[in-house]
Amino acid sequence: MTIHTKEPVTLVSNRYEPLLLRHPANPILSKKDWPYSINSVFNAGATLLADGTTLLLCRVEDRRGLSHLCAARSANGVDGWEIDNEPTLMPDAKNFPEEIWGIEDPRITFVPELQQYVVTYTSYSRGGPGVSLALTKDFRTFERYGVIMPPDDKDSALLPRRINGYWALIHRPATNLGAHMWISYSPDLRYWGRHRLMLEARRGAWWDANKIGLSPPPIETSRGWLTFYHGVRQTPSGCLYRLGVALFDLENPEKCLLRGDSWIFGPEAEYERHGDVDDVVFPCGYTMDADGDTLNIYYGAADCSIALARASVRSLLDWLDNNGSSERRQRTEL
Ligand code: BMA
Repeated sequence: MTIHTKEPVTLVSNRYEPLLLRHPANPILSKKDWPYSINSVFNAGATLLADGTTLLLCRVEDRRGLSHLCAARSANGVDGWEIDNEPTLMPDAKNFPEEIWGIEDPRITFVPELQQYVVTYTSYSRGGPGVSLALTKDFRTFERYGVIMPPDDKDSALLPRRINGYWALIHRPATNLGAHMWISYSPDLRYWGRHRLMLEARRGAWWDANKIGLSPPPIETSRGWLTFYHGVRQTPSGCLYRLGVALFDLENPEKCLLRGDSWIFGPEAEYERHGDVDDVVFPCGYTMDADGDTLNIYYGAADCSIALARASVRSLLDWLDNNGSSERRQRTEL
């Protein structure tokens, strides 16, 4: 009997289109670029200033292991960085005891209504990591609001406008049942309530099982809030940090419209695979080019350097249409 062998049937194609393209100059910033002695620089918030300058607010870890934030500015967002000669925002444990073990992983949102940048960051307190908020006009002076989400909570960013009259904050509280993305609302950026589960980590063998967190602040598109999140896969040789994408309803951002099944970006380059913490890509910020489509995504690589990848909003939305699950399907598969 002749057996006709066909092409093997695979449920998931092994060909994938790279949605995020690494910049050839990567890593674009590392400790050798720093004007003062540090251990490492990674996980930077990003924004465009009024004159078009790219500003990165970088997490800098000193040689005690504690982190502070330092601003780097560049005309083209790739090179020619001017880095503040000393820390831009230091932990202030005297007035804000929750910052005793450092401040980490900032996300920046420009808020037109306030004409200010809102920076949310992790404050590492004796009780664990919490979320703190500060306002700034120029990244030289800051008005701290203190801790707005108590431990254990991190991976937070503010939406740039009110939703039904309230400010909306995405964050990631963790319990021993898992770490999922939540959204909370506030009339004044100080008092937060109406907490809702926004996106759940999947279970079992999924790449984003048990622990996820918001990456950069969500991007407002005509189709919804385009949102990158990281998934943390626990493996016998450590954690693998990878990036996924989902779309949320514009006026009801706790409603997930589409969620990608596979990750779209993960540690592959040498500087992402090996560092102080191996196998980590961790974006905290992006800027948008004048074409309204090209995203410059800034990410920490292996907790040692800052790298840049570019992506197109249109391609990400097309990919979600073809590879995303609706909320109903997600519920049956979690
Ligand atoms: C997370 C955060 C990030 C860090 C990552 C990998 O929990 O603390 O700042 O990059 O772990 O170490």
